Amino acid sequence: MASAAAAPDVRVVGGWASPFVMRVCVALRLKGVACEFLQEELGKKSGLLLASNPVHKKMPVLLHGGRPVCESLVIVQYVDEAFAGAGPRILPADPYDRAVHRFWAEYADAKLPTALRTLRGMIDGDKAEAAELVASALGQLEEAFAGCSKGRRFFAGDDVGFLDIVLGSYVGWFRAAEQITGQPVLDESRTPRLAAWATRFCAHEAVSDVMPDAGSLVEFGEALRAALAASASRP
Ligand SMILES: N[C@@H](CCC(=O)N[C@@H](CS)C(=O)NCC(=O)O)C(=O)O
Repeated sequence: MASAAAAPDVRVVGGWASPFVMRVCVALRLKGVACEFLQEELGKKSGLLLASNPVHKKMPVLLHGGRPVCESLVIVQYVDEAFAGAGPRILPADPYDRAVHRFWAEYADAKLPTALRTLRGMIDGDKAEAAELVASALGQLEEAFAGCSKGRRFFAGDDVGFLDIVLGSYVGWFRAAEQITGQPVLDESRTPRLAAWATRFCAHEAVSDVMPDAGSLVEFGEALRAALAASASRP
């Protein structure tokens, strides 16, 4: 008798354009862990997403053996621990270095998403102020790169690690914002180290297949805006 296919142990609930979802995909790829990707429909939330992340109702959610893990920073750290025997470490081995990488990861998430959405015109706000906020945060992160990388290729050293994944997940959206505004975001003249690092990050074998190009992200943003407007106008 043919048996039903076993449910995959690792599933990711998300969307291809989300920087937060991309983090989970890159972490799993670094570890060599296969997963099933459950693509959410544009502008909607599946029952599985709502049931798995009832607190924030946001993607990504990692389902490991059916158990949900939420929030991308938590998920990437979970992947590093749960699959410790597979692939390279994602968080630094040294506790102080781990603290520094977590600090800058939280800094990036506190400063960048809202300002980037404003720059792209997804939310109302002063675009010049948003551009200045992003530039100032990237200036700080340029210095952080010098301190963390110690002259090597990535924040984590010779290979991609936690902070590379966290900041790197925004690179596609930096480029989309550049396309929309016609102004540089990851500016080679202001942040040369980060500009070169971003190119290396996008070319990494764990990243290149899941890093969306700027044009697709610009189109996605327009489609999302239309889908959200349509659902808001529905009675
Ligand atoms: N802090 C969260 C942010 C996740 C997030 O904002 N996800 C977006 C997609 S990019 C989402 O699900 N938005 C739906 C909503 O805000 O209702 C994380 O790091 O996982």
